[in-house]
Amino acid sequence: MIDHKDRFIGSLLGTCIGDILGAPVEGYSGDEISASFGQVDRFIPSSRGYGCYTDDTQMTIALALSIIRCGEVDPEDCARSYAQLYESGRGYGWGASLILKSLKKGADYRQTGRSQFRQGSFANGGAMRIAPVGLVYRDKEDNDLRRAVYNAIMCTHVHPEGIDGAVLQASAVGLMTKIEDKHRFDPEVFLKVLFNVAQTEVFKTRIKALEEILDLSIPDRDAISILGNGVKASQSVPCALLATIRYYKRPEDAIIKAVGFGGDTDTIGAMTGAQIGALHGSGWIPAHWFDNIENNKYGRDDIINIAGRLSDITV
Ligand code: F2R
Ligand code: MG
Ligand code: MG
Repeated sequence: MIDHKDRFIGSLLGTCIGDILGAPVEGYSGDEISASFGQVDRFIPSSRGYGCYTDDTQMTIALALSIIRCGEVDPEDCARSYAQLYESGRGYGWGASLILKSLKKGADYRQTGRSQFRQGSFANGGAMRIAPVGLVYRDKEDNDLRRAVYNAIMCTHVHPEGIDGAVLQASAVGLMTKIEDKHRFDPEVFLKVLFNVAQTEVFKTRIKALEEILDLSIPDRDAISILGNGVKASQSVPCALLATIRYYKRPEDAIIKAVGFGGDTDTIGAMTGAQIGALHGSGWIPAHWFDNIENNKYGRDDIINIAGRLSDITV
């Protein structure tokens, strides 16, 4: 049986590893990745350095720190935490970057979610960072989880699709923490629960598509052409779910496959890593990944420590 604390560690390290693996090929198609690298099964040096993570992990850490500080999700503190950790070189989305800079200067976190896009951002910046909420609120009713997710992302993401994507990712992570025997994870049941959690038509349609894809066993590249793999939450969250339902038995492979889908690779990798780590804990992580994760302030050892403190919280 996987220990409760180790699932938190696995989920946050899984986020970080998926992010690091995917970042150098973000924006490549699956075919371009195959042609250039075969499989991305090792860290590739990038302009940020070797083993360095991006906004996906930085915002996940900021959210986890805020929950530890407040004992729950507090929207104002979350916004402050994202702004405090923000570093421009971490590959942030254009809108998110402007919002975080404005928050740093004192903008009202209740207004910033609509400051760049009138309906809010439909991208995956809420979903990519939401694992800590899924872990801590795993036993809560759907409405309570949804409220916590909204509070955690409202300063940057208020579009219904951006929110639904984050709720589904948090639910997926939370559900994984409750699978006592990893060999008994049932992808069909998992998708059914998520279908009922989804509130937008686009996500309901994509989850139905995932159910059909699972039945038909069609190749990954055909599945990706149905789902899409871009920055929209409605594309990238279903892709992460696809990697999980197809490859959950082999955690290392699940993340490699997720990155190989192409498109928003760091984010699809990070979200798959968060789900897979919540199921398998951290024992599966190969040394050549673990040893090479950046390890200065808020690097690998701090992430493990933060995950441990997060696992002590009861909401
Ligand atoms: N930004 C990136 N990658 C760009 C390249 C980085 C470079 N290679 C590097 O390594 O430095 N990745 C990160 O951003 C995504 C998460 O984005 P987030 O936080 O949701 O940001 P934002 O700005 O809200 O949305 C991103 C873009 O989506 C489009 N968009 C969103 N909502 C829209 C709307 N309502 N109408 C029109 N367009 C909308 C815009 O183009 C935004 O710029 C992750 O991939 C993360 O890794
Ligand atoms: Mg990123
Ligand atoms: Mg990305």
